[in-house]
Order: sequence, then C-alpha cells, then structure tokens
Amino acid sequence: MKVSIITVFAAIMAVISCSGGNRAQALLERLRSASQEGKILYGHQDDLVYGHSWKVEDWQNDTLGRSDVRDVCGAFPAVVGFDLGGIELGDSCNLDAVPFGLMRKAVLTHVERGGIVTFSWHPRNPVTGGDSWDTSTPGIPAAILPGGAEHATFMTWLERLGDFLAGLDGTPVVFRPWHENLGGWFWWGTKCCTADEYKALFVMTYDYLVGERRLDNLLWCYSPNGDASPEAFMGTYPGDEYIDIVGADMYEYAGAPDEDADRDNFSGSGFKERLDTLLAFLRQVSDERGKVAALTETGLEALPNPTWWTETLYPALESSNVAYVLTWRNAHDRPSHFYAPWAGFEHSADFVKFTEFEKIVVLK
Ligand code: BMA
Repeated sequence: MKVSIITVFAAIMAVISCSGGNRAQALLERLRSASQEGKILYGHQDDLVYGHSWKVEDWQNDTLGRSDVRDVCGAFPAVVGFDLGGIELGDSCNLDAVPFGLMRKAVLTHVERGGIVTFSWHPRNPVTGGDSWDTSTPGIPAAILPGGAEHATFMTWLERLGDFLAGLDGTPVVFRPWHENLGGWFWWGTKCCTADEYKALFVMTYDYLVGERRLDNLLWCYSPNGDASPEAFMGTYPGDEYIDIVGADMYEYAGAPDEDADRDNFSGSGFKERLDTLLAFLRQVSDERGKVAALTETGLEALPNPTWWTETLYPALESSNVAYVLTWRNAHDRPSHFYAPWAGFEHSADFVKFTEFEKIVVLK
C-alpha cells in the first residue's frame, strides 16, 4: 500500500513537472486531444484588439466583440496570440501599441469564451536598449546570464514579465519565449548567441517563472524558425523537462508586398515543400518526445494568392499532427501588413472555406 501511494505520487509529479502544474496540464490535455482527434485550432495574432483599419479605443468599456476573423467567417479564432514586448520595461503598451490592460482583458475574455491564448515576447536588447532586432551585441547572453554585468537588470525584466503573467489570475496560457532563434534577426538568435547560451537563457527564464514565481499556468513552447536543419533545431532544444509544445514559425513570401527573401535565404518559392518537410519533422519530434506539435506562426502577407488557405496551407496541415496554427497580425496602421482576411477583402471566400473544413476549429 505504502509503495503504491509513493508510486502514484511520483507518477503525478512526473506528469506535472513539464507543464508547470495542474492548471496548465488541463490546457495541455485539451491540445493533445485536439491533435489526437485530427483537429487543428485556428489562431490569429492580436485578433481581439485591432484589425485591418480598426482598433479598440475605449478598452475599459469595450466588450471586445470585434474581430476581422469573425467579420469574415462568423466566429472568433480558437487561438489568439499576443506579444509581451515592452512589459520588461514597465511600459503601459506593447511594441505594437496594445495597452497591457487591454491585453489582459482580451486574454480573460477569450478564455471565458472557450478560446486559447498564446504569448510571444519581443523584449528590448538589454545591453543597448535597442529593440529585439538589434543584433549589434555579439555575446549578449553572457552579459545577462548569472555573473554577467547586466544580469541584475535583466532579472528585473523577468520580474515585470512575471508580474504580468501572475496577474492573469491563473488563466492557463501558452508561453513561447525566445522564438525564431535559428535566424540571425533577433539578439537571441544565431548572430549573437551560441546554442549553449540560448539554452541557458531559456532555462533561466523557466527557472525564474516556474521555480521562483511558482507560475503553474504556463505551457512552455519552443518555436524556432522552421527552415532550420533538424540538427540545428535540436541543437538549441532546451530539454524535455522544460518544454510542453514543440512548434516552429514559417512564412510564405511569394508575391507578398514586403517580400523578405533575404531574411532567411528563401527566394519565396517552394513554401508547400518547406512546410511539408517541417510538419513531418514536427510530427517525428513531438511523437518521439511525447509533446504537442504546433505551427506557431505562419502566413502570407496581404494574401495575394486567392486560394492560399485551401490549396497551400490546408493540404499541408491536413496530414500533420499540429494542434493549432496561428497566422500573424492584421495591422490597423499598415494597409498591406495583414495575414488574415477582413470585412471587404477580395479573397475572403477561400478563408471561409478553410474554416468550414471538418478538421479546422474556430470558436463557433
Ligand atoms: C513583426 C511585424 C512588426 C511587429 C512585430 C511584433 O512580424 O508585425 O510590425 O512589431 O512582428 O509584433
């Protein structure tokens, strides 16, 4: 009897150790079930706080009923993403001018409606004070890891991040810090950071938020840019004990207004093949390690391809095991910076068809 109680206790502890606790565990099981049932939750960044040519103004009095996705297909996305860039300095708004008070309200509202929330974080460069894209500081992690000159300052950044996450009153969310690290465009990427330094940064973030702050509402997601080699992808993997969701970000650039081909050395073609390769790899890694897979960011800016959703994205997703897919934001102040359709957009019908596939989940 004694032995079996200990065994049961050990098993429970093993199960909760990766997800940071019971609250997060329920969310993890929901995502796992979605994947096992062949469902894919559709997500959109910043969906409830602004869209193409509109934004929430008087947020304290707004019920957050507007959404470009809902305007087009009649339902909110199942997943909404928000970005915490700016929280580290105690700013009142994030890097895209979303008030953190509004963000908190949108998180609680979306979860109350049955949705799921994921957070990314574009923090400033802690050495220069520049933005996330300031890569002028090779070796930066050494400065912020224990013993580094900026360690104490950086811990105050984590403290402010922890305060915001703690202020969600235990609402379970997906947290995916230090994303797209296998490109050279962020200060935590390959230009400034070795694989060991990256892992140390990730683990320090985890240890602070989970170990010290005792935040048990976070699912931890690792999401490099998806064009990296399998070796590179696993080379910065923080470790099974820190990760619940294995994901990746991958965009199509063909015909996009801001064609960003240089960024990751892709000419803009071959997206379907790239995505198929990535999703097969994510299936393998997630199966082997017992993790949930996700396509954490994707999209084609301004959607110049009228059948992108049904003929490019869906065929790749259909045979994958990803629990969710998130397309990036519809900026209200940059007319061609959008990744989901909006009321009046000429190619909206294809997106509606996409949301009507049996496998695709929106908040009906
Ligand atoms: C990028 C662009 C930027 C934005 C950043 C963080 O992909 O959308 O305009 O500031 O993400 O949200």
